[in-house]
Amino acid sequence: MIDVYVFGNAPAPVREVTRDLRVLWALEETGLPYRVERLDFARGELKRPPYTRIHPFGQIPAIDDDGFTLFESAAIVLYVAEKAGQLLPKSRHSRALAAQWAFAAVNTVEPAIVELFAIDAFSADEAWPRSGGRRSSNGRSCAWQRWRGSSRSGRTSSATSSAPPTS
Ligand SMILES: N[C@@H](CCC(=O)N[C@@H](CS)C(=O)NCC(=O)O)C(=O)O
Repeated sequence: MIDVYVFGNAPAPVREVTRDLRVLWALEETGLPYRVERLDFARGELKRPPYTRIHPFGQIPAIDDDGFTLFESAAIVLYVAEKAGQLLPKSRHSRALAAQWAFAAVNTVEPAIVELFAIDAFSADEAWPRSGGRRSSNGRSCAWQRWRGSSRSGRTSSATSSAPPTS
């Protein structure tokens, strides 16, 4: 049985878009049996043992397949496909192309999408700078600090608690 570690308390803006969904989607497609383990980010469950023994960066998703643990969403999706004997093509070249697109999705496409998401989620009310700089990186890091600071100290305003970081 595969245990899937997911965001247990994702607030509204990211509820449907956290990276654990990729794993759950692949598992649903294959029909492999799995259990969902929900971790509470605000309570720090991601960032301390026993979870950090499974995921050293303290992020979701990760899986535990009867003692074999794995993290990184694309790696998990490829593992699920291999284990099920589904989703991946048979020939070496076609499998290499599948891996190529899995890497492209997480390494090339996703960072740009996350930047756009961060602007919408955290900086929609901020003005673009007149020259130089990019609104997104400043806005995002400030939003991270605000959200993390408030969740650590137990303070949660609607502006901060509803928008946790996605990366
Ligand atoms: N490259 C990783 C990224 C994992 C990741 O950033 N997960 C986010 C949630 S979608 C997370 O756990 N964020 C909390 C944190 O980094 O502290 C993957 O694709 O699995």
